[in-house]
Amino acid sequence: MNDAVTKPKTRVRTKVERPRLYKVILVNDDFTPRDFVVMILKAEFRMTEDEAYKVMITAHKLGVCVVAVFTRDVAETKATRATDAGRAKGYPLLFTTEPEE
Ligand code: TYC
Repeated sequence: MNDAVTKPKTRVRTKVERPRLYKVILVNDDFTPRDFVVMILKAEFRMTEDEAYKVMITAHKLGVCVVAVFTRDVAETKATRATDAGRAKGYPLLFTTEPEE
């Protein structure tokens, strides 16, 4: 058999795309105590006291603050857990997620 017949005409090229990342966003409210927000940020997002305070005070002043970015599953799980921790104490604390551009 000659080459024209046996050689494949196409090559397999594996293309690996990075998963889309999702922002976890902290939303301000008038009721959740500042210390509680900081405590949740430290516990759920492994932030230092300083990092957590900066994120909390930014949301407090501007209305929202991006906490961190994760893959979709991780972002949604953390946002839900953090929001539920507030609910458990009767606070309206809210974390949402949003895809990065
Ligand atoms: N605004 C709240 C207060 O004054 C504190 C707070 C900050 C609540 C950030 C939520 O995402 C938040 N007690």
